[in-house]
Amino acid sequence: MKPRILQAGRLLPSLEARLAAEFDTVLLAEQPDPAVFLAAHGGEFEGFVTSAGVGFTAATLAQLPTLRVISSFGVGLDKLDLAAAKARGIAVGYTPDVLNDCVADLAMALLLDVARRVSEADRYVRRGGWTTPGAKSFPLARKVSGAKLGIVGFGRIGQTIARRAGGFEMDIRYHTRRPVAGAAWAHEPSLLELARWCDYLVVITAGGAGTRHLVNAEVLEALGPRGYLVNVARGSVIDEAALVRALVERRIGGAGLDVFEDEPNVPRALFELDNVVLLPHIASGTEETRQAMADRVFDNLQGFLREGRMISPAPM
Ligand code: NAP
Ligand code: 8YV
Repeated sequence: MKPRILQAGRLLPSLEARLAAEFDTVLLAEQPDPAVFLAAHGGEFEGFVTSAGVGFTAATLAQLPTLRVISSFGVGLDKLDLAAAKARGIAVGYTPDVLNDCVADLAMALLLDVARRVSEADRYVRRGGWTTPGAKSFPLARKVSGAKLGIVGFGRIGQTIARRAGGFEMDIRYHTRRPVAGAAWAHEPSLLELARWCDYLVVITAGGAGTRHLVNAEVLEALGPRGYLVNVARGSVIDEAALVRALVERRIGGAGLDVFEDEPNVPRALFELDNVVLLPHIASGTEETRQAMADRVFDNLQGFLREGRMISPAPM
């Protein structure tokens, strides 16, 4: 008999097809009443497939008493109650590393966009700004090559960003709680000092309670009116209300944001600002990377069910 697997929400069609071919899969999100479904059938599942965006809670696990393994699509662990899984002895897999390139690429895309006013210039051309007789010429931007880059969080993705930025001959320093052994870049123990020093501050820490509002009003003040912020980590890492105030009052130069505190809701005040680039949480969103993540989700699940081991178990 095929193992029964509960799928929290929709996944890539290719992954759904693979899961359905190998397992007896049920999509929770498609049940008319997921709570009623779990109460009646929760005890039938060995595996649960979720994502970094959906995660799981202790309450969900309590409704899945026969669960042995969880496989999550994404690297973020902030919505996964790992302590609850550990207490039950449930193995959890996730998808680190395979998305480093694309998330780092997008961080650079946001940095270049906001610094060189790329989206703003595109809007200017489309609304006829360039061809309007007597109109003011498009304003000058800021230089990226050779500028000072501060990276907040220097794990798999942070270090990948640093390698990309090296190609732009940027002067790079990073902030983490502990210096990274053997890193070729300078560790800055004070986030405030890093913000004061840099031209561009890129945030790529883990999310969750430990980093909540790490970038607060004081850090934004230190970044200053000629400093730019890029966030590809989690919206929770930045005090969003303070960020909106700083942007509206032009107390920082601009921001490139892929993530927000209350996704998919983006503060309306930001829509009015030209010095802000807003993306719908797409840093890993390429065909190649999403497929690699999907493959890892499948391989973690199958590896555990067949051989009791995963390629990438979550740190618990
Ligand atoms: P990682 O390798 O675990 O790196 C996390 C980094 O955060 C480490 O350098 C860690 O250093 C640092 N950190 C943790 N708590 C900190 C704190 N309080 N202060 C300063 N630094 C802290 O993770 P990763 O693979 O690079 O991924 C990072 C995060 O990116 C994920 O957790 C996820 O939330 C986000 N992400 C977003 C997208 C997107 O679509 N936008 C895609 C993928 C990932 P210390 O522990 O030494 O402090
Ligand atoms: C995911 C992400 O695509 O991996 C992560 O942590 O934020 C993105 O890569 C998304 O969260 C999937 O739910």
